[in-house]
Amino acid sequence: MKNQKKDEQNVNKKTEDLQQNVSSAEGQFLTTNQGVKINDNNNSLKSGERGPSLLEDFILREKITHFDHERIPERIVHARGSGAHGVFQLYESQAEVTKAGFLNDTSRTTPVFVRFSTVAGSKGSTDLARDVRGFAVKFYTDEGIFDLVGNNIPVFSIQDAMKFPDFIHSVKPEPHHEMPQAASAHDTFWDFVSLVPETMHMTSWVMSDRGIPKSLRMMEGFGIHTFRLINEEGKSHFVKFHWKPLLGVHSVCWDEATKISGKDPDFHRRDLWENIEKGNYPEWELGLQIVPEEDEFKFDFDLLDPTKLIPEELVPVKIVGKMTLNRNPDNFFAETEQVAFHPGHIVPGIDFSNDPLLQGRLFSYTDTQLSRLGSPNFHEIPINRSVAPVHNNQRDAHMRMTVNKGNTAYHPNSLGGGCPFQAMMKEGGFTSFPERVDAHKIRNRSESFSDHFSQTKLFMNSLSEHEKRHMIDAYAFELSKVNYDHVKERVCFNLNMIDKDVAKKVADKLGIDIPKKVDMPLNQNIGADENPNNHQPKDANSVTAKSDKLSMTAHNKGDIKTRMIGIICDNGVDETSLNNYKTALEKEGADYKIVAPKGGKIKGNNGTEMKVDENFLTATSVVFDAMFVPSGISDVVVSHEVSRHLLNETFKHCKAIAVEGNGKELLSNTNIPTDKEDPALLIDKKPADFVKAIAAGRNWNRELNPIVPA
Ligand code: HDE
Repeated sequence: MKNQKKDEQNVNKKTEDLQQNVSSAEGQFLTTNQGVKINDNNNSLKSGERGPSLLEDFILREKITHFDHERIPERIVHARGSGAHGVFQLYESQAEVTKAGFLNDTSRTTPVFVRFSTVAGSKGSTDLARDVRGFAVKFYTDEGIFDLVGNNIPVFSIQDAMKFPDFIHSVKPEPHHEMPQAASAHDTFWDFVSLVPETMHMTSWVMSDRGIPKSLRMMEGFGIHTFRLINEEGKSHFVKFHWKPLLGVHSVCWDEATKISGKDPDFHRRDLWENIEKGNYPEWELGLQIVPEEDEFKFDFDLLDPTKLIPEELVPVKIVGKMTLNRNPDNFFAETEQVAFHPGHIVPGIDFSNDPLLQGRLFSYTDTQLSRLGSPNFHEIPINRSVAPVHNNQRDAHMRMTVNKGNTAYHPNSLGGGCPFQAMMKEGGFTSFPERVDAHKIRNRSESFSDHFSQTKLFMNSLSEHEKRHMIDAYAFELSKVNYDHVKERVCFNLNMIDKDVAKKVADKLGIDIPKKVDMPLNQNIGADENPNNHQPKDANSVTAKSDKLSMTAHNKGDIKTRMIGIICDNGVDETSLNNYKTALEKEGADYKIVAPKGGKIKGNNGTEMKVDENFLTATSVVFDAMFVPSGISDVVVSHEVSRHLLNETFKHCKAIAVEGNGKELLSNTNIPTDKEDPALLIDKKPADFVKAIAAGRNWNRELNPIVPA
C-alpha cells in the first residue's frame, strides 16, 4: 500500500488537480457503471439453476464488455516505463536567456510527472535489458505544459527522422519469429548499425555500462537536441538540457543484469517505488549548456546534429534548479500508462531548433497518441491536463470531457464577445522565434553532419579502463549473437576506424579478422554519406580528445545514500557485531536487509527478534550493493551453498564484502582469495571502513583475475 501520510505532505497544484478524478471505494457499495447497486457479483442471470445465461443480464454484459476492452496499444517504443510525481524548484532566475516562467521565478514550485522507460522491449519486459532509458519530464507550468522528452544518453543513433522507423524495426524482435524480446543482440539490429555509421556513437554509449543502470534514480538525463531559449527581448540562445542525479551515476555488471532479469524483472520499477515510499526522494539538478546565437558555427560539429554532444569542457553545464520525485502514482494505468509526452509541448521562452530529428518528432508524438489513446482529446485525460487554463474552439471527438458553454466555437466572433481572445506577446501569447530561412527545398543532409566517428572516439577515450573493458565485452557479446560474419566484419571495420585497439579486442573475441575494406550490399543505392569507407575519424583536437564527464566515474558522489546492503546471518547472531554495522550504514543513509536460511524471524544472542527480509530461497546477491557477515553466524550459514554463493557472487561483481568473527569461516568456504590486496574485502575491520569501501565504488581490479566461479 502507498504511504498516505507522505502523499498528504507532498501535494502540489497538479496532485490537487488530480484529486477531482481520484476515486476510493472505501466504505462504498459495489455498483454498475450506471451507479446501480449490485446484489450478487458472483453469479450470472440464468434460466434455471443449470440453464443457459440470459442476454438480458446487463450486469454481466457490462462487466465482460469493459474487461474485453481494458487494454490499449502499448507505446511503439518506450513501452515499458515507470512514473512518479514531483516538483521542480529553480535556484536562480534565468531571465537573461529565457522568459519561461518556471525558469524565471524562484518562488514558484512547478509540479512535474516523470516517466522512465526502456526503448525496445514490450510493456512486460525486463527492466535490466541493455538499452537506452527514456527520461521524460512533464512540467505543469503556469503558462502551460512543457515536456522535456529525453534519454539517459546524450546522443541519438540517427540524424534524420526519416530513418527512425528503420532503426526501430531493426532493434525490435525480428518480424518472422518475434525474437528476441528487449534485446539488441540479434542480426537485424547489427545489420542496420553496420550499414549506418552515424549509429556508432550512440551504440558505443549503449554498449558501455550506461546501457545497464543500477537504478533509475542514478542516471543522468539529456534533452539531446539543441533547443532555443528566448528572452523577453526576443533574443535567442541555443541550449542543451541536462539532468544530473544527486545520487551519482551507477550501473550494474552485465552478469548482474542478466541475473536480475530472472530474479526480479521489475527491479528498477520496484527500486523507484520503494525509495519514494521510504522518503528517499530521488533528486536531479537541471543543467543548461547555453550557446549564444553568434557562436552557432564555432564547433567542429553541427549543433543541429543529434548524434553529437557538446563537451562540458567547451560549454560548461550551468546548474539552475532541482527536481525532486516525492510521490508515487495512485494508479499505474491512469497516470503512467496514459501520460502523453510530446517534444512539441513548449511554453513561451522555449523554442525548437532545426535539428531534423527533432523536427520529425514534432509530428510523431501527437500522431502516436491518436492511435494509443484513441482521440484528440488525450489532453483531457487527468494526468495530461494542464494546470494553466485551457480555452479554444476545438470541439467534440471521442470521449470529450469538457462541456463547452455558449454558441460560438469559432474565431473571430462577435456573438461570444470575441472570446476566447488571442493573447498579445506581453500578455503571454506564444510567438515563434522569427528565424530567417531562405533556401532551396531539397532532400539532402548537410555536409556538417558527416563526421560520425570523432565523437565516438572522444567517448571511448574518456572511459576509464574498466568501462572500456565492459564496452568491448558488450560489443563482443552482442555480435556473438549475430549469425552473419559479414555483419560482424562491417561493425569491426567501423570500430577500427574509431579505435584500433577496441576493434582488435572485439574481433579477437569474435574470432574474426578485421576486413581492410567492406562492400556495401548491391542495389541499395547507399549514398556516399552512408559508406563507412568515406568516414575517417578526424583527429580529435586537444580539448575534445578526452572529456572527463563522459565517464561514469566522474559522477560518483562518494557516499552510500540509499544503497542496500545484505546482512547474512541466523539465530544466535552476535548483536553487537550486527548493530555496529547497522548503525554505521543507517547513519550514512544506507539501508540493509537480513538474509537468513529460513523466513520468519531470527533471534540474536541477546534474545532480540529480527525480521528476516530474504531467505535462502529468495535471496540473491545481485540486488545488493554490498554484503556483510557478522560474528555469531550458525554452522548452517558457515557451510551452506547459498551463503557461499552469495559471497562468491558479490565478490565476482566487484562489490564490497565485510566479515567479522566467525563470518571468516564462511569466507574461507568460498573461492574468494584472502591473500591479495583488496580494499573492498574487509576482514575484522571497522564499520566505518566498510562504509568507505562501498562509497569508493567497486573494486574493478578483481575482473582482471576472474577466479571466482559464480
Ligand atoms: Fe521518441 N517516441 N521518437 N525519442 N521518445 C516516443 O511517443 C519518435 C526520440 C522518447 O514515457 C513515442 O508517446 C520519433 C529521441 C521518450 O511516454 C513516439 C523519433 C528521444 C519516449 C516516438 C524519436 C526520444 C518516446 C512512442 C525520431 C530522446 C517515451 C510513444 C524522429 C531525446 C515517452 C509516445 C513516455 C516515445 C517517436 C526519437 C525519447 C512513437 C519519430 C531523439 C523518452 O511518438
